[in-house]
Amino acid sequence: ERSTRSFNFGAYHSLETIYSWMDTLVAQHPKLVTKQEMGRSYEDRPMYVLKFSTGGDKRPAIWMDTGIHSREWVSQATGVWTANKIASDYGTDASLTSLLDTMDIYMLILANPDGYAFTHSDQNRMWRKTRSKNQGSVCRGVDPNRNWDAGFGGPGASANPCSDSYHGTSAHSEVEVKNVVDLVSSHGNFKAFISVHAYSQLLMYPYGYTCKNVFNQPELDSVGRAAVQKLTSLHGTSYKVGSICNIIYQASGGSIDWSYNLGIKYSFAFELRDTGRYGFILPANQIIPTASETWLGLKHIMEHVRDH
Ligand code: ING
Ligand code: ZN
Repeated sequence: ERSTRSFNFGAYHSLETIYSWMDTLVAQHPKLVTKQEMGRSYEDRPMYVLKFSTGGDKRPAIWMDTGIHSREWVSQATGVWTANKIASDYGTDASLTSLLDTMDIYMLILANPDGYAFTHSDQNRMWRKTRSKNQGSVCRGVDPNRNWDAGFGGPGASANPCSDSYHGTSAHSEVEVKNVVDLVSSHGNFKAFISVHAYSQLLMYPYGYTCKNVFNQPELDSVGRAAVQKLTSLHGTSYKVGSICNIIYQASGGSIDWSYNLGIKYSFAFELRDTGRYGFILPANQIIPTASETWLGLKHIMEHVRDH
């Protein structure tokens, strides 16, 4: 897939195809988009972050990751569509343009490359975790969304290496998590951290490890509600808004709890379509509708962050 013009955004693609598409995107928008290798995965695949920037040095920035759970394919596909949208709308969409005139956007589209490759290998389409070896167990992998240093090892995470929510031996034991932790902490100027999952149609904010409200809960709730109103306006897709603990389940060691506690006050997690009819196996003809509606919600959050 040499050119972004002929790239099919309405299809699910392999890791190799997505990585080569990234080079096309960078080649087409060299003044706006750069690709950085932020580290490598357990199985030594590169982890690439796309940086959208119009200049400056460590401008206030927005972080977005997709695909931390490999089987949630509409997440990575939405990441690809969104990156292309940002690159093509800069200079024509006034709101996005003003955002990028003062802020940077970082996108990690394949946050769990080994898992993603595994779900494409015909071995296990339903693989969620990393692919690291667990000492003393025949089961592989750690849940990369239970591995962050935020209530690590608490309720809603498993100590069993065979569980899909296994938290790992210690916080940031997974190199894929550690790579994000290192980039985000050393950058030091992220204002928003948005992590994209599927499925359930939810927009969530911290915390997952406790049902206690964060101090700016009213603000996060109203930003979330307004974002969802815009999302719903496109195709009528209904979303619920709330804290992770209150809206789905208590879950410890999640990424947006870590980012929030680091000081990134606009930390959100999306659960994209659907509500379970197809679940993780969402038909490809729903990729573009999903990504398009999500973009309206994302833009609302980004605009709020820009203006606050
Ligand atoms: N859901 C998320 C999970 O990791 C979540 C929900 C999001 C929990 C953010 C904690 C923090 O269980 C899916 N579908 O993975
Ligand atoms: Zn997930």
